[in-house]
Amino acid sequence: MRTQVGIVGAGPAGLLLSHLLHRCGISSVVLEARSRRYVEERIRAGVLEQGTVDLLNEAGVGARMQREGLVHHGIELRFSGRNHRIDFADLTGHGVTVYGQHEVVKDLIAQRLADGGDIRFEAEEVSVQDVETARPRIRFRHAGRSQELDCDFIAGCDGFHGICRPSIPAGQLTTYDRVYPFAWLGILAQAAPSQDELIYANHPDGFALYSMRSPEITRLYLQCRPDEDPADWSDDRIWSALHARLGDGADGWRLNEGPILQKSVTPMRSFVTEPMRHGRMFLAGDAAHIVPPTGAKGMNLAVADIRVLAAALDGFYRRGDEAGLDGYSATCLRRIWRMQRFSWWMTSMLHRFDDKGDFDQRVQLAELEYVTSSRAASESLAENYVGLMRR
Ligand code: RFL
Ligand code: PHB
Repeated sequence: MRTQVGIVGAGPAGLLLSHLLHRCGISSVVLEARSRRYVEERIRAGVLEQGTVDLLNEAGVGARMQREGLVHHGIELRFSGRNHRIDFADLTGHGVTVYGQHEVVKDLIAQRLADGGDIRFEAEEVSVQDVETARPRIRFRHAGRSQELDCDFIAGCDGFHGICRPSIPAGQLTTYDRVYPFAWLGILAQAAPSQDELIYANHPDGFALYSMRSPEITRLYLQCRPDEDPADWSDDRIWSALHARLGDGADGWRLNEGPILQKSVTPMRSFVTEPMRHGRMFLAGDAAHIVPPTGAKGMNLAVADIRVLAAALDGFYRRGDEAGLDGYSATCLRRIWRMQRFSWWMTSMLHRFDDKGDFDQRVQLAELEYVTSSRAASESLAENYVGLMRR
């Protein structure tokens, strides 16, 4: 088998790359370890920056997002029993769109298949070969047969636990890593959201986040231990922790309860690998970098990488111009480090750190006071959250 760009991973990064390349007349094959159903039902991110929304619309895959996505003009911060709104529209003139990552994935898969795209789900034993040469290859097993895909380039879009990054020889990459001493227990509940905007709560028991997926489904998170077994969290325990941490009852606001459809624990880390290229293999999205979800940046960063990579590959095939490919890593890393800083800062401001003392706790509250009382500080949060960074 032969294609121009071999793509490992059918998450948002790999699927969007395949679609954008198709629009430039560049062929690709996507190899995905999981089933179509699994990737379409994997609940993850929910907040899309305006730049992400614009790209999906421009690429012709935004119709359902425009119909079903919920446009938010602000968020609420709750701490010390008080409630403060950060008004994105007033502070930046922009907002964000709440639309599940799995819905983006469904839309992209449907479009690729309608366009005759080649996505091999349940590909096994995927490995990359000869990436330092002009003829890299991907070996895999599919439908019981061992196969080889010859490519001009390989895109490693296989997430944090994928095989592309680890296939690069030690010494070629530098990694920067921070693991946080807590995780998020995420739940999906069949309950109508009781207010329109997200709530980020700093509470003495730990962080909580109120979000949503649709007019019928609420998405909620609770800070927990990294080794927490979700089975230890009964529905009653979850709801009482959410009521307490989200300040239920304050301002007459009430959290609606409903059947819990799903629960899972997500560890929190910050991670960057540099450079995001080795020979003819390019890493994109979570394969190259991870942010803690507090700033809602992971999928937006993956999309931003793909915008740069697709344009670079187009420049190469159209004009034989390698400048875009050569600049790919540095261009992406500027945005990535800006968003790493923001995600780390949001995480540090909002979580309970058991390993820190009273002084740090008071500084954390002072930070929240500052962010909610100074227009300059609110504006800084808002412009990062909506994603105003220009390259
Ligand atoms: P993905 O989505 O992990 O996709 C990688 C794909 O590669 C496949 N794969 C392989 N395929 C073939 N062979 C192998 N050996 C393979 N190994 C892996 C996997 O099955 C998978 O299909 O990476 P991608 O495309 O880079 O997308 C990144 C995003 O998924 C991620 O950054 C976001 O979900 C992060 N994130 C959020 N991002 C936001 O922008 N806004 C948010 O509100 C937000 N909230 C979140 C989040 C992530 C969370 N979790 C669960 C980590 C909330 C949570 C709780
Ligand atoms: C979500 O809705 O899943 C979500 C929203 C905001 C975040 C993280 C996750 O910061």
